[in-house]
Amino acid sequence: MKQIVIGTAGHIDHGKTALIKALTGIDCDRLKEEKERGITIELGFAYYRFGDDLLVGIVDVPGHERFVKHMVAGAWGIDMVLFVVAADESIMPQTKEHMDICELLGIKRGIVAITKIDAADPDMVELVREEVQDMVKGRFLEGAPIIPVSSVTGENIDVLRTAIRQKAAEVEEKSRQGIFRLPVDRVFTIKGFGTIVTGTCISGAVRAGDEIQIYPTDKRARVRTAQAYHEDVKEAGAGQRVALNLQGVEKQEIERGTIVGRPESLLLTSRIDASLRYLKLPFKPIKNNTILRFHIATTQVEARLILLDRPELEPGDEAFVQFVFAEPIVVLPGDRFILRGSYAIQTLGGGTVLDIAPGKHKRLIPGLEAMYLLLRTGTTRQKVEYNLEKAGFKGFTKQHLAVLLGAHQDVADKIVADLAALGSARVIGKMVVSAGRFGTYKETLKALLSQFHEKNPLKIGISREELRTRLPDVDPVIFQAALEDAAKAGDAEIEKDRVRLSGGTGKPDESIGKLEGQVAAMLEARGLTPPTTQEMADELRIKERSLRDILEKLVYAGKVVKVKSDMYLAARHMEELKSLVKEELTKRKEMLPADFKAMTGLSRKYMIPLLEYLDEIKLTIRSGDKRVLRSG
Ligand SMILES: Nc1nc2c(ncn2[C@@H]2O[C@H](COP(=O)(O)OP(=O)(O)OP(=O)(O)O)[C@@H](O)[C@H]2O)c(=O)[nH]1
Ligand SMILES: [Mg+2]
Repeated sequence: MKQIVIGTAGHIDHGKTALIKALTGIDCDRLKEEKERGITIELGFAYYRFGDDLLVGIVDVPGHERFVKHMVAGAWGIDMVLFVVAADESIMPQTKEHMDICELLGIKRGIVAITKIDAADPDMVELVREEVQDMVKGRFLEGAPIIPVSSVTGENIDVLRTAIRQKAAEVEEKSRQGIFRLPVDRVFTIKGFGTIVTGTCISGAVRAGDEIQIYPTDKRARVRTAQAYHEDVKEAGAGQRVALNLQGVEKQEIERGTIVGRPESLLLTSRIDASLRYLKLPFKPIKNNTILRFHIATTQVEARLILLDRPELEPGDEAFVQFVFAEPIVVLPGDRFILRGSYAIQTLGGGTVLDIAPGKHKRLIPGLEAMYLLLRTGTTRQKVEYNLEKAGFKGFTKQHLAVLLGAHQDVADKIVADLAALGSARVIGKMVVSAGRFGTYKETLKALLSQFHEKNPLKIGISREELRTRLPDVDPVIFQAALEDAAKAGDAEIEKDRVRLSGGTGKPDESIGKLEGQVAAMLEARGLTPPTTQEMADELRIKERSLRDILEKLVYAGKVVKVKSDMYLAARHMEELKSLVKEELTKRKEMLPADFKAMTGLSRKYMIPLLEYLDEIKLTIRSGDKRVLRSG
């Protein structure tokens, strides 16, 4: 069964609610205050079944000028509009304002109902029809059916129903493939059921049992049951009025304007790029940095307008702009928004969200035009490339990309795979980064390595961690991949936690080679009673720090063993000592320090560190004063 949502629009008291009641039997004015004042305040909801093949959800909006924000919330996401003009009053201020809003929201089709024909003479009805035709000329309702009706006598209500059915056939059902979003327009509790939220589902779908997040907070909850039009459904989704019974969240924690989505499937944003149309109103130009009210779905927020491509915005202008919000909201590219004044409350214009994670832009510079064009008319692939470039070395996750595009994960994944195959993107685990940026990152890595060798000719390499922190901040998997690439390409060598350029500094420095030989010879000559590092440095007339670099190199090369911080032994002597201890302990099972002294003839100064070293490398094990072989 096809399911769509339609919404009413039109001036206060023009008979919107009465018309819905005549069409469906449902009274949308539920509140006591609405009954008493005879006006609509909150959104109302009804539905109508056309046999087995069409189910129409209906959102009834208020016409009062003070409740235009509710009208915007109700009209956002509808598939078509039922535009109401009363025969006794014809076109009034909110007739025009609602018409503008519907157009700015990108609503593509609708039907005009001229209501209250029982209260006006036929000439008047004809006049109203002409005025309506004038108003819609060149706009989305041009050529739409205009049907005179009376909700009191029921005249033409069936004609209107037929027209709705025919128009509905033109509506393309919304895809349930998109990112699930339900902008909340009502929250209430039912005894025994807990918290219920309702809204027009604008994309994707949700099922009973799903975990959801209440954006813009990080609060999570679970869908106990999902309903569409008072019936439990396994899955509720785009194109439906939806009610969700939520488990794990209190009514107080949800406000109108929050968005229900899947956990971590949407991004908070405080800044967007957008295209903005300023209605051709008899108003002054809007200046840069003006504070305005920004309405999107059921959310409204204060926003500072930054005019990127012109000094000020004239009525009738369409421009590339940025908005900075007073608090973060959740939107997707392609979303329509309405802009109203923050002092003189009036609909000023609206437009389309283009980028939900832009940087700050310099105003009034030449490059902006190309950016604007790409964001408006570029292919999804071009937009992926744009976003990758913007993300720089950091890149982003594939999931993040889907949100930036406002596209289903499969769409984002497919484009990423294509770009990777073409060599313009690099996929590393769940991360994606521009191939160009990744290349630059690797070049930087190599440059840092060679700088390091130049500055530290005696060091065998830089520690992996130090190298990572000297590079631009990226996800560790990107660093690791860059390192592996460099190693594979033969540019770098990785040894334990050290990284060095292949071939070290290029041609080995002769004087360094000589020093290494001298240090090795000194240790070789002194057997188990080596000179301290300080003594060696003094003798060679080099800094102790440099000597330590040389020793470290020799340790890596396996020529020297570090016993403790200032005691090193030639590897050969250590091997001999180890065999000696092993042999003795196999014979006599245990060994006191005195025994060790007798074996080696060493003084305590050398003996103690050596014994501790043997424990440390797990050759021996100490119990009390005695030592035994660890292996038994
Ligand atoms: N005679 C006559 N009166 C009507 C007709 N339709 C509505 N009315 C009356 O007009 C008044 C306003 O009707 P509503 O349906 O509440 O108007 P509305 O457009 O929903 O008003 P808001 O929601 O406040 O903008 C009520 O007193 C209705 O009884 C009609 O076809 N004929
Ligand atoms: Mg009403």
